[in-house]
Amino acid sequence: MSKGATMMTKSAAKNLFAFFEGDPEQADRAVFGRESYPDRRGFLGGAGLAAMGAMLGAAIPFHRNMPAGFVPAALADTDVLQGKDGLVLLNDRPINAETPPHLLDSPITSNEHFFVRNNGNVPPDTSANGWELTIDGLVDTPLKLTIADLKEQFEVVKLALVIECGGNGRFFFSPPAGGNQWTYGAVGCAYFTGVRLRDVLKKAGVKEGVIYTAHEGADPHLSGDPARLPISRGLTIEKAMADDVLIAFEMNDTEIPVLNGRPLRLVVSGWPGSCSQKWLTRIWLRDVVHDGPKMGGTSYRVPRYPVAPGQDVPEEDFDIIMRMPVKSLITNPATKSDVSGKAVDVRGHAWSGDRTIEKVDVSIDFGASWMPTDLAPPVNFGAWQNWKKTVTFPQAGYYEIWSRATDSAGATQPYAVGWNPKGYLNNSMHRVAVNVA
Ligand SMILES: Nc1nc2c(c(=O)[nH]1)N[C@H]1C(S)=C(S)[C@@H](COP(=O)(O)O)O[C@H]1N2
Ligand SMILES: [Mo]
Repeated sequence: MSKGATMMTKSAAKNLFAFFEGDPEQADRAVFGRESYPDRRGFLGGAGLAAMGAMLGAAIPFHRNMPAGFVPAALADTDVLQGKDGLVLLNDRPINAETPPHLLDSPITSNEHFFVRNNGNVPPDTSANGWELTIDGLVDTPLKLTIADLKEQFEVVKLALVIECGGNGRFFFSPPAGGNQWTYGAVGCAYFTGVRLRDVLKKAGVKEGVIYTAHEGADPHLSGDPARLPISRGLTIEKAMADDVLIAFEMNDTEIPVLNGRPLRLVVSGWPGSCSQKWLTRIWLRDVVHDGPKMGGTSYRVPRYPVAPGQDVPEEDFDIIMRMPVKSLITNPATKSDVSGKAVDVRGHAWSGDRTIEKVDVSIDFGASWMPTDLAPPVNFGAWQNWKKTVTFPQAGYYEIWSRATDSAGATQPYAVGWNPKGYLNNSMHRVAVNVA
């Protein structure tokens, strides 16, 4: 709760905010009266006015001027990024926030710096106590497991794993693609502790003919309609059985932050972040490609052939994104920074879905020449790899530092990536501007 809201009690503010968060227009009708919607000119009278006044702890002299769906700023400026540090908020309904690259400088991303991508609302209750995960669909024995059951019945493993949103880099597409305008920071690599999805599925018994998983979480749909899921994606059964796919209950040796899926989430490194269902309540196995919300149409899907910028592509020509492409990030120096002294420590990370990185090169002359960097191996498969290079600038002036990773299959980052309608998979090289004094 920010200082603007000190005039009311915390719980009153939370109530009204939560109320408006689900479906602002419906909430507005409920508070302000159906007949006045949508052309209400502000007759916030009777019970509605009294209720809002009570929550604000003051009368509202100009209440007649408040528009439909209006949430008083004193309630709306609740700090939606509680527990986060330095993230850039792209959207607060649902909450979406990215990390500036220079805050991703440490080898492992802290919970405070890990980005947030929500499609719905944050579940009202995220306590581990009584949380239950259902495994069903085409299994021999459906399971219901508490978090204690998971810890008791399966081997607990801790892995550093990358989560990157499929739309990371969308901002740079032209013509622009709709959706959150992620630049570079919808990515992080944290330690996750949990059990292997494979072990849990094996215990339930995967039936013949299963080809896909389907994931569900507890986050309510933005409409507030309990029958709708904001997102439910799945994996091929082959990926679900991979070593590094976890059902996680800890992040960096502590509780997972609420915004990142407390108390239980999937972590599917190397595939679009959307596969890593947060607030995980159910995994069911299917003998068809999962068709939950955000599996079809143009969601997390790209045309199966190159298209011209802005081109209309029929939906049947889209494929589901599987692995994420090779990519690197420069985390030091920060872009647009002044550096003094001619030698600068350039650092960053590189990753490639289901592969490892072979080399990362940097350029300070707009790609005319490239210098190899010192590249560390991943701490485990599925983690990003850290690289560094001390770069000497020949004289003072404006420079760009570019980084380019090459993966174990020889794939490398392009200068610019082909356009696609929803702006996915932008793995063009990272460019950082510096002024050398
Ligand atoms: N239940 C649920 N899980 C979810 C989402 C969501 O909206 N609801 N968003 C997905 C998407 S699109 C991404 S990129 C990742 C982001 O994980 P993070 O918010 O922990 O960074 O979570 C995925 N898991
Ligand atoms: Mo995402």
